[in-house]
Amino acid sequence: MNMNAAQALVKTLVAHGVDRIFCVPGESYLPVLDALYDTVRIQTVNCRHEGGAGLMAVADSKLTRRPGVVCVSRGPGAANVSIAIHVAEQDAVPLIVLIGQIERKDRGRGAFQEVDYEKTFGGMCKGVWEVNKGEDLSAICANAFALAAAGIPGPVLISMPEDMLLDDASGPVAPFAAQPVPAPRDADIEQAAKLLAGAQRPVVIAGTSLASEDVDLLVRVSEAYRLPVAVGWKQQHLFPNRHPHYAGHLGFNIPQAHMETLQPADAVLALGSRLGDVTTQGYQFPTAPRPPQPLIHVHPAREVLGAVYQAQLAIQSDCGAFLAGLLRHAPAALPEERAAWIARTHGYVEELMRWKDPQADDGVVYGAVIEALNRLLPPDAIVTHDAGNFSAWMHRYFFFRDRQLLIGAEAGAMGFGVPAAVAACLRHPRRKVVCLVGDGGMLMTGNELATAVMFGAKPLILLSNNGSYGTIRQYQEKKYPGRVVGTRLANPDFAALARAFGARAWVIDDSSRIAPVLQEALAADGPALVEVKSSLTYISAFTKLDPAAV
Ligand SMILES: Cc1ncc(C[n+]2csc(CCOP(=O)(O)OP(=O)(O)O)c2C)c(N)n1
Repeated sequence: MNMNAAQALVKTLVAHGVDRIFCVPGESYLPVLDALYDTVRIQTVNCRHEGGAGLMAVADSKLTRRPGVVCVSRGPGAANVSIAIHVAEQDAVPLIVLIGQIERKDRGRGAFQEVDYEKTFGGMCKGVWEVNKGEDLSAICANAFALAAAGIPGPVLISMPEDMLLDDASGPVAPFAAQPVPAPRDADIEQAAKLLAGAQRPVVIAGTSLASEDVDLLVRVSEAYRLPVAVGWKQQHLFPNRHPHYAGHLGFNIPQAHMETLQPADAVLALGSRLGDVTTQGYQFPTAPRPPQPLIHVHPAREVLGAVYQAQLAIQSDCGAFLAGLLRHAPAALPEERAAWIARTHGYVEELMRWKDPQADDGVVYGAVIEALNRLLPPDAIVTHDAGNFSAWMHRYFFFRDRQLLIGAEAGAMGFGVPAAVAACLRHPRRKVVCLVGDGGMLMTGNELATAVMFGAKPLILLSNNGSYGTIRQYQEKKYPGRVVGTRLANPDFAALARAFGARAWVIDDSSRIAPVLQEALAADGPALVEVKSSLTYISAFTKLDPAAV
């Protein structure tokens, strides 16, 4: 059958299991759009901004653990999608970025919307290809899929000159090549089991490479070995937070006292964590490069092991396979000290997460909304969140449980929350999806509410409106007290705005309205927004502004 390169590309995407593409259309890749018209296997989700489209693809990949795909136009479209490329790189998310390019004959002449993608994105992408012969596109696409998912996953970019897409490409379509799954050696498992069983104060740090499907296995291992489990930055769904072995979330600004409960550990198992600077509190726990206690570092990517930490035992392995191996060596007896150690690590966290219901004069303390969510969210809810201080309340006071999932950008990109919620609704239409976002982030990508409406996605957006780029205001107040500049916000009527998009909307301006409004909004069968008039004084879950300064 005769095919042009664009048609071969779409067939290759189908062969790689792609069922959804996020895009903003462009004249530079019309043949690809036309090939998408012909397939029922891929849903084309056209978004309102390439940043939103790219972040949806990133979130979709976090949900499926397969590469996300975004397709954008050359030049301006490419520039707009760059935030998603950055997040994919930082969060180690496999992302396929398809970008239109000017015609081959005009390359290097500074033609209309020409960009040298290798120069512009080479530093963030694992690979950048410009396809000069249509017959090569399918094979390059297959290579891109393999590279995006290999080792430390990340973004790859394929630049598609407009005229190349119409080249004949009638040859065979490149098939999907499954990635090898690294398995642990028996000797390594035995050594790890011995170390963990013999330690008096062991702790696990669970990170992103642990699949949410393997959480039950982690719980069983934690129980069999009596191991406290702390979770890495934005990974609270990797261990049930009410479990007596939960040792807390290692995110930004955790209290020094929390670190002090963990530092006496005499063995650390880093499970699927890259042990980045946020999780390790600036490489302090465990201490880089060689911690005082034995470190067992388990990660599927060879490149992670030894890059920063010199582990006593470095094991390249899939996390689930490693846990299954540990379970086979579960100890018959454990040191007596474990009980006190578990009580101490978990006791601290329970107290840290205990809601004390503070009241503010200048609005609702956003933590009270989080506290109510604890009671109201269904056990399989998905929580997406943007970057900002409102999320600190969730990090501190929300207890993840059952199948609840947290999807955030470790890269700290504002604008992630709403697109991620749209992607989550499309992927899991029967699960309740709640997006936490601030007034700052809402006006960065909140326009994707239009995409939600168009594609039948039904997120509930919980917007914390404190009239400020609050996080920066907090830093400002700390470093330059009283000199407020660049952080105040004049906001629209968010409820009216949401209604204009076709969503239902509520406003909470008093804490007595939190539970009834949330109940109604959670029951809504359509996109919805709840604007919380948040206190600026209670600027974060850990710090308060001087009311005189507000
Ligand atoms: C795209 C992007 N731009 C800027 C920043 C820096 N930044 C981090 S948090 C923040 C303010 C967030 O404000 P808002 O969404 O209102 O939430 P709040 O902190 O007030 O709760 C800013 C500007 C960022 N992380 N990402």
